[in-house]
Amino acid sequence: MADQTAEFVVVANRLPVDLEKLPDGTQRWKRSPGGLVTALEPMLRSREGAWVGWPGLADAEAEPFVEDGLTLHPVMLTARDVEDYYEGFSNGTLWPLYHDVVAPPAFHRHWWQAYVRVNKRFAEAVAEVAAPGATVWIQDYQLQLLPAELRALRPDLRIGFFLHIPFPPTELYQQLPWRKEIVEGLLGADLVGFHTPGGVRNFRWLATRFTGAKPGARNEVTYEGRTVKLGAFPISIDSAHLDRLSRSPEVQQRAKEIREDLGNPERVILGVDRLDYTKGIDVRLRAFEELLAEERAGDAVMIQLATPSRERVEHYQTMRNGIEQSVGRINGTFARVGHPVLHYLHQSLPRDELAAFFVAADVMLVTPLRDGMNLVAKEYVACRHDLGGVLVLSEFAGAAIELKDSVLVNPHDTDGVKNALYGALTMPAADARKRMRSMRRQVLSHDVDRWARSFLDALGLPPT
Ligand code: GDG
Repeated sequence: MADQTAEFVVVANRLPVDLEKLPDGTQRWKRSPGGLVTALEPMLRSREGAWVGWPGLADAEAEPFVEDGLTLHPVMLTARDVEDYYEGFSNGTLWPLYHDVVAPPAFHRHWWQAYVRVNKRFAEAVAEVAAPGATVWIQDYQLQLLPAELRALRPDLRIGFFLHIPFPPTELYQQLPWRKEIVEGLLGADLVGFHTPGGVRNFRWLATRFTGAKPGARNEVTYEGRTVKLGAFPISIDSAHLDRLSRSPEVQQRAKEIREDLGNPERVILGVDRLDYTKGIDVRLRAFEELLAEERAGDAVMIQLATPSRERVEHYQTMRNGIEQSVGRINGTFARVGHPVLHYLHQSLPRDELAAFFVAADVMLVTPLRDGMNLVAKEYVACRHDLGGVLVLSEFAGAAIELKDSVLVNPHDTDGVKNALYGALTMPAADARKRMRSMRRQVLSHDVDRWARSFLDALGLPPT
């Protein structure tokens, strides 16, 4: 049982550990490593910090506990909360709305009510855990009301908020029936962070249009007598770790094996995504299919790794069916016995296996219709110390701002993507090396520690 309060608290929809129910009815904790945890863990442990979040199991009960200096504080959700707050308002309303309505968002009042209810529950949990004057860093779109709810309970706290997905154009955002409430929720923070300057601009305009906020100095607004800072903080990856991992003899050997298993084709094309309709998996399958039909793909084989995601949300089921149909059609038309042209895995792979796929791929296709950042693009670059490989990247991913030496494409333009893929498959090695060298300079010098540090500096949290 955790009875101490913490000076530094991270709040996210999910805890970095999962609660699992065993067949005999007992429960156990299982670690669920993710990029954010890895980045924040050292900071949290050295400050004896706390992480507040949902442990992933509905209708369960669990007590806070301390593990190696870090307090894990569960917020519990009922099955109804999961349906309405998480699958409903977060992933059926906000996710499509914030990704340029690439799927139509649904607006339901009972989803909204659940979102308000759960955000209030999180506020109560954080208020309990945070020490007087503590710093609280709230993560992402599921918790946009939390800054204001928390400030109402605990005006002594220093509150930061970071949005991991895009903040949409103002015209689209205005569709939201609860647009004012959400902007007010975010304005409860001392610092609101986005991936890109575009997000900052959109939010600043909406804050002054829908609330009493007044534009202050550059990247600031004043609201209810306080200054709210706004900023762009492009997230990154643990670049040095991936670089090391990709150089290891095991990963290098595994990459060779993958190419052999594919029949040693001249070119390997790779896509790696959470199976999500924003990621443009259909876009790249269409481009590859047309290239095959035009006999311009040469001896290329494509692999699409799609991690299962949000399988209970309707749009995701429809999209998965569509993709699996395309995979069948493409192989049905172009494969030979024992030689598929497209390999599709709907599985989650271990990290080192993923690194081996990055090392094995000549062309990495990252074609989201809209993406806050896209870490996969940066991970591919971090794994290519050999300066091999070409990254084809959507202009609509936040990563496009930093990875200017990728082959940039408009994912809505099928001919454009197809020609970019052809260009990538046939790019002279010297050109590819030059581009990769420049992208690696960016990714290796701007890692996730630097991201976290720059956000916390702007929030005014001194280093330990
Ligand atoms: C959101 C925003 C923003 C994927 N398959 C496997 C696996 N992955 C890992 C990747 C990467 C992560 O999952 C996906 O991150 P992305 O950034 O690409 O996309 P989202 O999940 O949509 O993330 C996004 C991000 O938040 C951070 O702010 O960049 O824009 O949408 O790290 O490698 N990892 C393993 N096995 C897999 O099969 N181990």
